[in-house]
Amino acid sequence: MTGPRLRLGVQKSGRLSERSIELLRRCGIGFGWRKGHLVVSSSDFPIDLTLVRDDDIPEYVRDGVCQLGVVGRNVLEEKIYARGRRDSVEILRNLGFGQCRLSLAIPREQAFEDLHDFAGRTIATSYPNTLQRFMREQEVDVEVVEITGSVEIAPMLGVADAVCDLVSTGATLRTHGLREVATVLESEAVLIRGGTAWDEGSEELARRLINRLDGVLRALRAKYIMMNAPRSAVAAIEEILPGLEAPTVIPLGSDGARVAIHSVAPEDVFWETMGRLKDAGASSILVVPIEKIIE
Ligand code: PRT
Ligand code: ZN
Repeated sequence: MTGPRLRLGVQKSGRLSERSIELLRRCGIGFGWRKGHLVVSSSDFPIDLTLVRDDDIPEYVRDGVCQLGVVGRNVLEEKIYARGRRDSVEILRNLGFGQCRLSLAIPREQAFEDLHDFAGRTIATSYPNTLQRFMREQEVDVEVVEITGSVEIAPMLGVADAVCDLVSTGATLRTHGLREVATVLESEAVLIRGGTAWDEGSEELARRLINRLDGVLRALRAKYIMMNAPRSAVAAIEEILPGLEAPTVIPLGSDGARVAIHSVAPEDVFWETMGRLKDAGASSILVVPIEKIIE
């Protein structure tokens, strides 16, 4: 196929790889997988994936090796933003997976009041730029020790007083006798692009890709909800469940005293909301996933 093709940098193998590919698949863009290949092409859309270590993605995108990339906000922050080059890479979308946070943690038995407790302390991290900048903003002087991998063992080894590391469930910190005391950065996977201008063909392709992505992201967040209720409860139910549009209300039986209500909820429907719907008179509540939403 001739004409422009987009190059998208994606983690080769790791926590973000599968979800990145899965998201593209939902956009109707599949890839013939060839183990060991660094570049894979799609025949569904003019796009090629460059499969690399996540750490390299921000710089590849900045330098135009790839036009777009999928990477954790934490890596983008460390490689580009914390080095003061905010306009060289732009975040286009939050992708709703890979959630984690960069946190400060100390030995469990130690007291903690506020960030000034870190003054003069040594902190081990794989995120030296991000941590330095955060501490500078907080006006706390610390010594940062850069460690790549297994940061959580640094206090045990006597290498550092505290750690600054990625956390999702917190289990790793707990196992190593550490407790989280402050969040430096909240993170999730993001779609990024380089700050330089592209040719019109590539811009048009990126617009098409992002349109599809928006439909998928909206659908992933939203749920389709159906329930039965007395007609008199419709107003109360609408209050509890503000949908994308007014819900569809269908009379059940001949007298119309009971109705079926169908609606799209823009956010996931939580157990709490289900409870409130029941209290308002709803029954047989069904919540189902949505494949795509095109507006
Ligand atoms: O080889 P490559 O360099 O590409 O991969 P990598 O080893 O650097 O990264 P990888 O695959 O481990 O993570 C990629 C991205 O996933 C990170 O940059 C984050 O954006 C995101 N992510 C989400 C996480 C976690 N959750 C996470 N829990 N990255 C790492 N962790 C670590 C955490 O530090 C802890 O050691 O997983 C461990 C388990 O976490 P807990 O808190 O659940 O115990
Ligand atoms: Zn990495």
